Amino acid sequence: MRILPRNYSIVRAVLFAIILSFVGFRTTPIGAYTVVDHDVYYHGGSLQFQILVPDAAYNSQIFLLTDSSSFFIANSKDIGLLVNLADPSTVGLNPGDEFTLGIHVTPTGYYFRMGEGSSNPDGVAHGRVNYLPNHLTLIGFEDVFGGGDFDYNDVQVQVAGDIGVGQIPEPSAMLLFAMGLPLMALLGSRIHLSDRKKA
Ligand SMILES: [Ca+2]
Repeated sequence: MRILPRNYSIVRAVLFAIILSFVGFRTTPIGAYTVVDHDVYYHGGSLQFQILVPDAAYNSQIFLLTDSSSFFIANSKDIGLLVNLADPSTVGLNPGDEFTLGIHVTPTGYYFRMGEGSSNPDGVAHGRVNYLPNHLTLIGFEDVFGGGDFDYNDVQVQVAGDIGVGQIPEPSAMLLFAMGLPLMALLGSRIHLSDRKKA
């Protein structure tokens, strides 16, 4: 069966979209966007945390939670404080692991964590993740049981480093990406050839 040049364009566009989705899934997105109730993953490299101004009466302790430890980062009212974690594997965070910040709301004793609400005592998502350009992420929390007013600014932490909604891609995804580029080039050249034949 002969595929018309017009169909090559469609195939190429679909391939391009698939490849873009894999690339986008792998890295921190180019454009800013926000997620709530969604797991986040660490991709590797150093991490730097900065405490931003909270809008809350309560003070909370902020932790990086891993399989092996609860690494204390800072208090939510240590405004402006910078904490650098040059090698997160020293606290048990390895590439591909879920990236989880948790808060201990000191006055009430509650513990909440970012990610899916099911991991919190009230079943509510307490963390909001704002992806900004250049590997910057703003993470905000609600600090009251049940979620409060859901403006997610009771605790605010800016993270500089490679974290994202996608896990490190499976080898099959990378293979598809590697195969996609020459395929696109081939399709592109065939379209030009058939256009020239028509002319
Ligand atoms: Ca709030």
